[in-house]
Amino acid sequence: IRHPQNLLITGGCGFIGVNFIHYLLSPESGFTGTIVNIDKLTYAAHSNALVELVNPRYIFIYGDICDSILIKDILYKFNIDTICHFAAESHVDRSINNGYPFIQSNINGTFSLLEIVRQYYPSVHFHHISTDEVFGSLEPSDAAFTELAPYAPNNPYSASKASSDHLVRAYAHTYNLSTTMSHSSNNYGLYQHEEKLIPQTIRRLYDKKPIPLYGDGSNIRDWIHVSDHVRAIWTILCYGNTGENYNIGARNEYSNRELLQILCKLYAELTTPAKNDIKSVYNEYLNLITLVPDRPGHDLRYAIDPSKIEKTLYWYPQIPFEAGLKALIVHQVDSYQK
Ligand code: NAD
Ligand code: TDX
Repeated sequence: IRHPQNLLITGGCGFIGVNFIHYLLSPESGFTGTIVNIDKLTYAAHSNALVELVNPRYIFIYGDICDSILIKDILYKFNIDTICHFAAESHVDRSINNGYPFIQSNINGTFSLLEIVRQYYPSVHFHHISTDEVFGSLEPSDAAFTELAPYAPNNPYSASKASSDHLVRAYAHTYNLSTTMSHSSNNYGLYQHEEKLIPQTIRRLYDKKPIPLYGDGSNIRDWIHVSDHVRAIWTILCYGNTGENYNIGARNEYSNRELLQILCKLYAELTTPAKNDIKSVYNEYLNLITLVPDRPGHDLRYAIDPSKIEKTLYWYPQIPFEAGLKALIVHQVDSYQK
């Protein structure tokens, strides 16, 4: 059992990082220590959500994980005992257009952090946040990815994440560092950037604009609510076995077409005052779904088998998919109306 007290979070202004920090500062987590969040505030960051957060247990530092002098100073000054590493470029389509920032932040950034830990703070625990995408694409009949799934990244983003995973593994093995790693399926929830499928679709339903669906819409993703994911990360940080990997998922597989249909249905139900009109409004929304050219190299299916974390750490997902989507729609629509 670990008791993180002085935690360095990288990329804590991103979608999952913001949710993680909110969770840690809530009574539910039981965390009593201090958080230092380093983020370089890329386009994906939610500066408002956290830069203005005033809490004596929370410190924000504007900076790049590749800046080793800064990271070394932070580890020293705040007596950091644990690093939880979220910072990354995260959007597959952007990585296809320009891989450079992905190599820089995801590979060089992770390398730089590991080097500082190895050279100066070898007792610091390092948790690496990764993705199911590193395992490549499944056929519909294949079993879901376990922790033993072979690496087969198919796009520049997932290749950069796989590369960072390998560095973490190699540093743990060669230098005997204390590390854990988690691979999560697709997240959804508050604070996700609108370039990603679910928040983009809600925005387009609100604006009544075409909703792009790549290819024939048959690609399958496995969805987990971000609050289930961050609870899993905290469980691993506290109770996960050093040197082990954990897959995190909630067994919610849908084709992109099915998902857009569910979103249209929920959106119609939640925003149509007269019950009798829901069906026709739903049909109007379905008509917004527009097939567009496929993402190059588009992975057909991801699916995570979370049995290990369920059986060994007693973490279970709690948020049913439609309930999570409904809450998100309500919140996102509220935020547009403010
Ligand atoms: P995000 O793009 O929303 O946020 C990333 C954050 O990292 C941003 O605030 C950005 O400013 C920061 N950042 C990027 N490069 C940096 C650098 N060099 N130095 C300092 N800060 C930097 O991403 P997210 O969706 O919150 O993902 C977080 C992590 O979780 C990533 O490692 C991602 O690969 C992983 N992940 C995401 C998902 C998902 O569905 N979103 C699923 C599995 C794993
Ligand atoms: O407009 C769109 N239309 C569409 O059909 C967009 C933006 C996406 N899609 C498809 C592509 C994917 O099959 O929807 C699916 C989800 O796309 P994204 O939201 O871009 O996510 P994905 O590529 O699956 O990657 C996400 O999950 C794994 C995160 O962005 C990654 O950071 C994470 O590692």
